[in-house]
Amino acid sequence: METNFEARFEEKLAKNDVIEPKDWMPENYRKHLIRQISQHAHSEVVGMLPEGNWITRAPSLRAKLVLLAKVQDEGGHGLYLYTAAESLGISRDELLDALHTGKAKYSSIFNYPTLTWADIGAIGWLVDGAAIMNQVMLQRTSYGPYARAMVRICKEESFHQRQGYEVMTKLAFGTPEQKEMAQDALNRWWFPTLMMFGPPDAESPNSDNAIKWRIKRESNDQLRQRFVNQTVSQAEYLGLTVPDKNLKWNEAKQGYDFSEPNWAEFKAVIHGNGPCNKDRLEARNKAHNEGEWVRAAAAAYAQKINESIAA
Ligand code: BYC
Repeated sequence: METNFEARFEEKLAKNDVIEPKDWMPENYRKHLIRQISQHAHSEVVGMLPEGNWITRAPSLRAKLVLLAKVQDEGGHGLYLYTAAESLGISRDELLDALHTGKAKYSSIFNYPTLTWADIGAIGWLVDGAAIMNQVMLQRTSYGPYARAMVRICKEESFHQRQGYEVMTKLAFGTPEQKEMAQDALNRWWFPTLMMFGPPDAESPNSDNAIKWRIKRESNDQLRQRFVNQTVSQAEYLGLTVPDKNLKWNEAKQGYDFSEPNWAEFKAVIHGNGPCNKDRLEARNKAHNEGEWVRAAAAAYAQKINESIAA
């Protein structure tokens, strides 16, 4: 019996059809999706912290409004993604518990501190730029609820990327001190951003299944290369220097050669030992605990509405 279901599942993938929550799916496919989608959701929510750190210190009312909108968008992305993960049969409580107890991963990038306003520019430009590079392909991922969530997320991420590049432009074309601040942010965020794409293909245990099941359509290294190719000219326009002595255009491959990030640092960060891992988890746990009364009030309100509909 299962063989028939499996054949149908394979047939759908081969035809580029979308798998929906009620469709039969192999258990490993379901688990793989829960892992990736929930890590993605956690990244959005934890990603609010380093940026939220600058809301009260934004240099103008306009900059504050734009940053507020961006951070709020990230919260929305977390919600769409948690909902997509829940459609695979796991509860929101289980997902959040894994985050709060440190069992679940979230993007390595959010374990680095935002030291200056230029870091907000660098996050929008580089981090959101890398996120879009990875997420465009996810709009065509094989699982319907994830693919649909990604359509809206990608639109909003484009706005975020422009917000960051605008901040960098203002600083890079501003006073010498501002330009120095922009360069310092680029120096600190460049390699951690390259790590966002995940380990090299040869050391990526999940990639084979992800590509086979059309969850990912391009590999970690392919996306990292495309990001470098696209971003170098943006840095040049700003008059900033990418902090990599080995960065060099390679005519034969029609792309840049560049240095590998420090993969030992990456491993330390994803295993809980980055500069801000402890702070991030503490802040998430605090926010969750302090929000208990909001969840209780919302649940009581929903119950009242349901009772009045039933009456
Ligand atoms: N950070 O086999 P691999 C954003 C883990 S945030 C932490 O290559 P996979 C934004 C990986 O999970 C962007 N962990 O894995 C928000 C695996 O561990 P497990 C978030 C990482 O899944 C706010 C192990 O290393 N985007 O947009 O095939 C403000 C081996 O890796 C990382 C997404 O989540 C990392 N960087 O590929 C601004 C996109 N890299 O689970 C912006 C969706 C790898 O086996 N996710 N690991 O214990 C993906 O596309 C893929 O999951 C990844 C990794 C490319 C990230």
